[in-house]
Amino acid sequence: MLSKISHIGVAVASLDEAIPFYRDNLGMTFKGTEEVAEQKVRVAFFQIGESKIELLEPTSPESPVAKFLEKNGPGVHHIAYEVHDIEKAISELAGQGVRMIDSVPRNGAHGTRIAFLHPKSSRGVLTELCQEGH
Ligand code: CMX
Repeated sequence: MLSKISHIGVAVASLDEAIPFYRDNLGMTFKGTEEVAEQKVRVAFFQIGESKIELLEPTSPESPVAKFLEKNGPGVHHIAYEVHDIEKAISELAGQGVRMIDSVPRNGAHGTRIAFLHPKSSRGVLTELCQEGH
């Protein structure tokens, strides 16, 4: 069902403050920024091998990332796995009794379709399914 790690999401208070560390100190390839209005976040992507690092900055106090930062401070927010058929993956997981946050895919960054599993089901790790393209 899962083909690779698509990206690891890292919550930050400010993209402008965090980008230079990943780009200049760690030397990762900066792929640009994008606002994902549906998720109330602005993201910055870095390529690292076949996967990416996604920095997440909240655009509203109601953003799940704003709540996460308030509770935990900056840090690893979620792991996203690539799937080829997101509807099939959601239905298989839900059929196995896994608690899904999204039973229908939502829009993610770069034209992806995404769905989150609840961290209570995935042993404390917020887990995302991610399908490239539409
Ligand atoms: N990783 C691990 N656990 C998390 C978490 C995270 N990122 N976010 C919340 N939790 C935990 C909380 O610690 C809490 O645990 P306890 O009950 O043990 O205290 C529990 O989940 C519920 O959290 P909450 O703060 O009470 O409730 P929220 O209203 O914040 O909802 C969640 C939590 C996961 C349902 C919500 O954050 C959500 O829907 N997340 C998915 C969407 C998202 O994060 N989008 C931003 C990413 C955008 C992108 O990648 O494009």
